[in-house]
Amino acid sequence: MYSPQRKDFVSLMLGDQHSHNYTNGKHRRQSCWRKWKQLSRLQRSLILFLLAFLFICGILSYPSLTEQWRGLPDRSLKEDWVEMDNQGLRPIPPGFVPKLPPGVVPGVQDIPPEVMPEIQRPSIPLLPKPPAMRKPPSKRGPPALQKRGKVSDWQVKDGEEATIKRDEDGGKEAKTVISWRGAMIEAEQGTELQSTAHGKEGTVADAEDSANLKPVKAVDRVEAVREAFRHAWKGYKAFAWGHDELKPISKTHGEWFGLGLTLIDALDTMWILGLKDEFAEAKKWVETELSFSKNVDVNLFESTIRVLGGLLSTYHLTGDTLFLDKAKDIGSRLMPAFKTPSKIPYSDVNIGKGTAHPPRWTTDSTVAEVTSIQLEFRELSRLTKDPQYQNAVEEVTRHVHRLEGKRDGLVPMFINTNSGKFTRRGAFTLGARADSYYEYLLKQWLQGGKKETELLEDYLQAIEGVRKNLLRQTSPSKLTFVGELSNGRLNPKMDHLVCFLPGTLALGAHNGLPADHMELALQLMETCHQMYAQMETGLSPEIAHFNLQSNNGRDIDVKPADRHNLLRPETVESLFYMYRFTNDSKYRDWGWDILQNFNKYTRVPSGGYTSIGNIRDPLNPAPRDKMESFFLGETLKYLFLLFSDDNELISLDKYVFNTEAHPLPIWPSTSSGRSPELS
Ligand code: DMJ
Repeated sequence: MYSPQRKDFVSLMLGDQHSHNYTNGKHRRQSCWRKWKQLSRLQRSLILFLLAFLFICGILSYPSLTEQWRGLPDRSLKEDWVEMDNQGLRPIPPGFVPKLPPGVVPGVQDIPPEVMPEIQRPSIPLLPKPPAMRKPPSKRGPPALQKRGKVSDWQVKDGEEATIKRDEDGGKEAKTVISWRGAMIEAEQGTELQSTAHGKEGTVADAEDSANLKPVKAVDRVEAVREAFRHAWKGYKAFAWGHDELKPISKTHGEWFGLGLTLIDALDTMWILGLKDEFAEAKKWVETELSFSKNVDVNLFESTIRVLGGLLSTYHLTGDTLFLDKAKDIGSRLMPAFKTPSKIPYSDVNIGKGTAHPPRWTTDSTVAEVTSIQLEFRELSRLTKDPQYQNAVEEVTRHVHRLEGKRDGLVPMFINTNSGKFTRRGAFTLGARADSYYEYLLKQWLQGGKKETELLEDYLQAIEGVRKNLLRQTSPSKLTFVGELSNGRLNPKMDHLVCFLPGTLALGAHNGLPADHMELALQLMETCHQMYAQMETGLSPEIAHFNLQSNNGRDIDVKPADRHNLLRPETVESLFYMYRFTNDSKYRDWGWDILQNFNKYTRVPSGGYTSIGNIRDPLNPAPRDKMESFFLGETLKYLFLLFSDDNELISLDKYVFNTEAHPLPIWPSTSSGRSPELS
């Protein structure tokens, strides 16, 4: 028992239960004071501290409470906010395609109305950012948009709303200022602003009115892709001509290998899209400016799939030997990479000096890189009748086929160039560093006329390995995804890169592989679509994490470090295959949503598109100031082919696309499986 003097606890009596007879205030004050004096010093201090704390809390919360009472009179809005804050992304059932609410029009920035009629609107994110919670700063300048400047000068700040200034009588725009989720950008001369998702009152209504009055035009989606290409090309031509990549915001260029990567990657796209003038000027550059005779280190894989692949496919499409000559030149300069103890090629080659080496920090090469150069080198041998290219890459294929260390046909991420063995690090994944190994097993088998049975065996075994080790379904919506296996544990994450898989599976099924490959393709296609549809910008993150817990509410989560979008092609690539093989128009609609959201969040008015840093923030998608060459080489090409009604335009029974979307011909039938010209 405690003695009466010794109290280690605070006893605070707020009233005397037994005395209800306080008749005068003085008596009550005296009684309170007496009780206060009876408390120990510690007790008094604690009570005073508590009261002071409550007082401070009250002062601090007062302004925000009143702000909310004033700013959010609509109770349901407030509830939405709380719900959103608590839950993040809401679960969405498979097949759900978000629709724009009434009154919201797309924020497409300078797109001619004939390719973007009013009726067509991008899907909206599930979690629109409520504007009331993030007040825009009172003043926002357009730091360096009209002149060269660092990206950091430009970086968009939160919460800016689109503004359209009107002239006195409220008629035409006196001056159009486009807010690109925060940055104020002077609109180009002659471009037309339709409105934005965050347009001010009146602007939205005007746009709605005109949408109601004008007859609705059928959308020419094919033309919309051409327009997007021209816009991207305009930026490249103005600020990065002949260089590897456009930096559209700082209006300059980035150099990787110094080989005009974007231009070469885009050659066959221009041909397929029918952009003759653009093609002609690019061809002139190849003819007069492109030289591989330079002291520069290039990555074997990247320069093979983009440059060699791009030149070979352009040669096939045009018949112009200029491109074949250039392909021979770069192909032969890449060959030193294969001079390694194991014949597994080094990652880097100096195309001027003829030397090759691994990356500085390792003697490993990436498995996907050494096994995804075969389509191109085999084709180069066929065209040149020189077997050295085909021999070198097929040596790698045979070696990897025999190699121990696979798991049910799944390969590790790294292979050592000295020992020729897999390195036991990394995960089993269909994503980065392994992805195109699987793609090229099937595509080489198709390229060679379905005769190289070891390739087919490896492919079939790998798909079974995926089913057995990597395939899971999310909760609650049962989205199928391909996870990663790391140290025997499944990590429920999937790179956007994995979204090539539905298309590849469908291509296999189209060529007589098991029907359940097509079923899996359909399921994975849905998941890749949801990776876009469930994001606030309608654009996919680089990596998605999936929920396996039955008690948690949402299927897809995105870690802060994975919120970027690099304008990658894999999902639209698969949509193209799925549409060709099923004729289901929903795949076109999904692709159309993606194109519109690229236009909405990544298009730079002065020309070009940019990768972005945050697909979860439509107000500030955080542009990164880089247009990857594969946006023109792959993304826009696949979108165009998805929307084109001409199934014979790059028929999938006559061509295989390399992993950079450059179509190479399926070889005419022979008995050997070797290219006919070499057998
Ligand atoms: C492209 O260079 C190729 O598609 C490659 O296989 C993977 N990465 C990019 C596009 O995302």
